[in-house]
Amino acid sequence: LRWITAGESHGPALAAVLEGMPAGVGVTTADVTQQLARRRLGFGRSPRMGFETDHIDFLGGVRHGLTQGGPVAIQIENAEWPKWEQVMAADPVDPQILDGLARNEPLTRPRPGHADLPGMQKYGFDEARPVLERASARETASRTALGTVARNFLKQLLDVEILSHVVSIGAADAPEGPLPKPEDLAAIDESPVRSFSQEGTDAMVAEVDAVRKAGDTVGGVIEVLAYGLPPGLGSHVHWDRRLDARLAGALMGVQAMKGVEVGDGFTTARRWGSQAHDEIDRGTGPVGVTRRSNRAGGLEGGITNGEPLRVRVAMKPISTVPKALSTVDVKTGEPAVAIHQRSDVCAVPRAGVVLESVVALVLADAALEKFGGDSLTESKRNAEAYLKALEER
Ligand code: EPS
Repeated sequence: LRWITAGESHGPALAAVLEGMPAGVGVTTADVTQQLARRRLGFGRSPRMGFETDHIDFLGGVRHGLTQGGPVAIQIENAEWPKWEQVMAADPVDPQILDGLARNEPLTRPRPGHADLPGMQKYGFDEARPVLERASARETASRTALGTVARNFLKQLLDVEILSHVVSIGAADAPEGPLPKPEDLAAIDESPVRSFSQEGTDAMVAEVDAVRKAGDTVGGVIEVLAYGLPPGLGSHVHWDRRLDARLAGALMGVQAMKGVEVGDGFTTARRWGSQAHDEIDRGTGPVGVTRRSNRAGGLEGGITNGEPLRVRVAMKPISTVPKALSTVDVKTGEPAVAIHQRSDVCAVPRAGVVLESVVALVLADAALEKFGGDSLTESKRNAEAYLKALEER
């Protein structure tokens, strides 16, 4: 499975292509629209999220609600395009028109923590516009759209369910408690910070409020869970086939993510071995065994072990800080304050939906490697035969 995205934050549209999906996977415009709507929710979002409607069009790969086996191409319109038509035009624009546009002012005060400065240095730009347009997390709408197809495939193939919830925002933590189950997703989405508990919601809402009042931004930690995965996705035999490595790479590939933890991750590093692993019992699981715990987060040796997959991802505070940070104006070489127009105070709640989508893409890829198939029916037949063989061992 391959996925690729294109498009700038204020360009006419975002484009996304998913190649390698078998034929016969059910997916509709409404499915994608629903996931994109989930991505726009959440407390602390930027004003832009209030009017981005994320109108999508399938441009290829899907017919009458089913994938056809060819690349799935999705376009997501940008609601603000009319305002940016000249600034972001693909073809040359009369410099006199551009000069009169406030929107086209060169952005020469790079934001600390952002791709602005290293991007300008690397690509030889003398202002940040061409960098920030592509570095923007607006792009995550594309991966959310493609992730919907992957999510539907996993559900239809193996009844896999993927969800996420916010574990902390800034210094506000959700209390320790049982893991949310697929049926809890609606309740999590109801929480303005996508917390699984009322106590967590109250604490995190208060944190975001305090940060907003202070003219600041804040990050947090999101947990992604996948239920229903069979043992055997990924492999121990080579570093780039380990599923934990692939998940970590893809999750770190989401804008603003600074850390990934599989299972108990960093806590496990502090434990002794006898307290770190998940003891195996005879039981009723898919291979007649069960685990006494799931500290490993569903992965051993880079392979799923049949327990729920559990990964946590750390997101940094958005680097467009209203209380602007110190920088240098690259045009004058003088000290300055960094660019600030508008920004989210906290994008952690909605980032969870993006991370779910990225996990769906990686898991769909791993499932296709294991089971193959040019049609969903064929993939399913292969998966069923494998699961039956596992049970008979
Ligand atoms: C973003 C900044 C904001 C966000 C945008 C990502 O955009 P603007 O600068 O136009 O106000 O709203 O996110 C989206 C539009 C989106 O759909 O996620 C950034 O700097 O990354």
